[in-house]
Amino acid sequence: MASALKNLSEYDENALPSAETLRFGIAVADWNAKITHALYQGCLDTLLKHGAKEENIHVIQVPGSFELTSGARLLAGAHKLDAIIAIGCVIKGETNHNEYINNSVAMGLTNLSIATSVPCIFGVLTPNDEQQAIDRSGGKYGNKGVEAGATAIRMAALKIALQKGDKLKIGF
Ligand code: DLZ
Repeated sequence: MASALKNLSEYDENALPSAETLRFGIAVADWNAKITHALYQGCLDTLLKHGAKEENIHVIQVPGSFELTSGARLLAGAHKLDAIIAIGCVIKGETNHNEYINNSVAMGLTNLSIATSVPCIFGVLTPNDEQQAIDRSGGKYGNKGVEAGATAIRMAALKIALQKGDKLKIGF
């Protein structure tokens, strides 16, 4: 199982660019609020830890994960942003609602990234039950919000570097 091998809060801190001049939007879903708030906190802490300025982080709340794409689009229209992070938690239930929501958000964010050239980060947990969500929002498998924040910094810095025409170093 992937998450048994990798802690979602682990990344190479020294390899991450500074977020000091980068601008972020965060859309957070209210459904499963205890979980999404913990994801949001992990994401925010990561952005701030790497130098992002509070005034450059724009946060909105939306009702549920299905609304994350609209929220992200509204953020992109309202602010000049280098990356947008969508945070939600869709717990599998008795019906297939989770698949519709998850697929819609994944496709929506992908399309939005392409249409706006602003990288959109999928900070959505898709657990089978609440325990899996707890384990991944600051529990034994770390915090997906941290992963989303670190990913946003990388993608935002990449966007700026390519806009400036910087020569990029490749190293694995
Ligand atoms: C309706 C619904 C259900 C059943 N479950 C979740 C969930 O686990 N996580 C989540 O973020 N949202 C859920 N929603 C709400 C939908 O995302 C959406 O807000 C409503 O269908 C209204 O469009």
